[in-house]
Amino acid sequence: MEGNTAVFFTPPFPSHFAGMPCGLLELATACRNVGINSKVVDLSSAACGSTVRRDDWISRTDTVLRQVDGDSPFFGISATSPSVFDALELGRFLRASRPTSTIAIGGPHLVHDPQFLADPRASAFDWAFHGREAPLRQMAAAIASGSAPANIAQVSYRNTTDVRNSGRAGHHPTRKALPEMDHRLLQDASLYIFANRELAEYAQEGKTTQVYTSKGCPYTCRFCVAGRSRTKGYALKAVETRLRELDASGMRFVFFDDPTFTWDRERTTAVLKILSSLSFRWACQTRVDCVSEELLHDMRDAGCDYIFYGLESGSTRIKKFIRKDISNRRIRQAVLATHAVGIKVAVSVIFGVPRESPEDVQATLDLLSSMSVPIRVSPSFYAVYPGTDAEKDLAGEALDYLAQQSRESVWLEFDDGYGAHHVLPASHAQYVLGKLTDLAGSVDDLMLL
Ligand code: B12
Ligand code: SF4
Repeated sequence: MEGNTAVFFTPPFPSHFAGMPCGLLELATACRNVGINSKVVDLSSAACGSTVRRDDWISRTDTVLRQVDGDSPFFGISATSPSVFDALELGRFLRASRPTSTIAIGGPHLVHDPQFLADPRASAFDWAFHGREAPLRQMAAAIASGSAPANIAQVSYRNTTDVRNSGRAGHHPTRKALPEMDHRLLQDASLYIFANRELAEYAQEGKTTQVYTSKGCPYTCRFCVAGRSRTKGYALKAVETRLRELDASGMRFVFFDDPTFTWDRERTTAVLKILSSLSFRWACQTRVDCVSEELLHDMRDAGCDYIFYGLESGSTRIKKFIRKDISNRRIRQAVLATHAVGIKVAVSVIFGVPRESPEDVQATLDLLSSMSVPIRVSPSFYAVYPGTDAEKDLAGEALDYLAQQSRESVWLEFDDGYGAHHVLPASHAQYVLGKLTDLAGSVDDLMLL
């Protein structure tokens, strides 16, 4: 067999949170299942919350490369838009260290960058996957054969002289079953601290993970790449099997990555029924207008520990612009009801929306401080991603994510900050950060994540 070793990396990019690289674990597991010696190295989580020192990620990567057998290993890198610049750097480093390796790239950024391989800055890469969901078995078979998966839809690959496309556009239908994901293929599971730092203990013991039961969301928020999809998610039978497996394996806490966990009430009820019979506790992310008092009771009874709400703003003007126009009254009602049933509350708030005024910033701070219940606050800064309506607003201004974006240290304080493309400058982020820090210092119930 040609490709007998595969190492999958996230780029050396400092995310705000550390989180399981589920996609890479699925790919590595599929490769392991066809006899490839596989591993996942999460350089992003290793750099969580701080700027990345080049000598640090290089020495981590070097250590891994020393353990890699064979002359021509397979290296796969997963890139989001903020981390694609770092993916290029890692690709170049791997190419220089192992000239005859095969290096591939995939992930959320590649979905909206079909011309990636044709860019001279991406010359280290042999092939790229541009789909949202990899056909895992076929992909693993191609990796094992050492060739680019030219027969798989949404793949581009390098020929001797040019870049070719698999020529089969279109979407892979969402699978019925949730793919297998073996956490033991992670190089270092102790990196995972999650949004809720109390979970660090479980993570150290490998007893917490992330999982998803659906990937779409029907809403149309201006900045989001996950919206406009009414996909129902994975078959409930498959969800049940996966959740029972996790429970039986001793998982104590599970975070659901579904973009909006409760948007489909009927399905939520069915998933809660499954969860009620399991012993792990869990958390999810959703919208305040996708919960009710009754549902919150059911969620609590099914083991829900905290909910992460995309609250976004207290300013009516901003909420209209981003197309998440939910009244402050409704927001407050949902937050208070969540707290009242005994579920912890975390919220995401967005600053830096085009033409944001000091009054808009203040409206969000006022909303947060008016709740009087403990809330964890995760601040984001409005970022423009390829494929979103926010990108269309740029009216032709070219978005060049392969060039380095926003790297001043203030962005590290914001989720969707460091490495993203912003409309408003770092000075505005600094202003917002000052206001947020003052607020967290004066209101006991608020904790900045
Ligand atoms: C969980 C999650 C996280 C976790 C873990 C991330 C991780 N390492 O996977 C944490 C909290 C750490 C995180 C951090 C960030 N995230 Co995040 N995250 C998600 C979330 C909710 C789920 C991702 C997931 O697990 N999907 C399921 C897996 C199976 O899919 P997948 O990873 O895409 O992988 C599949 C394919 O893409 C493909 N594939 C992926 N990589 C590769 C590589 C190769 C070689 C091949 C062949 C195929 C392939 O095969 C996989 C299997 O089908 C998504 C939103 C969503 N619901 O999708 C946002 C999302 C991916 N995150 C996003 C962003 C922006 C970020 C941050 C920048 C935020 C920040 N400022 O800190 C950071 C960046 C982290 C980084 N390293 O780049 C954006 C990306 C948008 C974009 N265009 O880039 C998303 C889409 C959210 C959004 N709606 O905007 N995130
Ligand atoms: S921000 Fe949330 S509600 Fe809006 S489209 Fe994205 S996932 Fe859906």
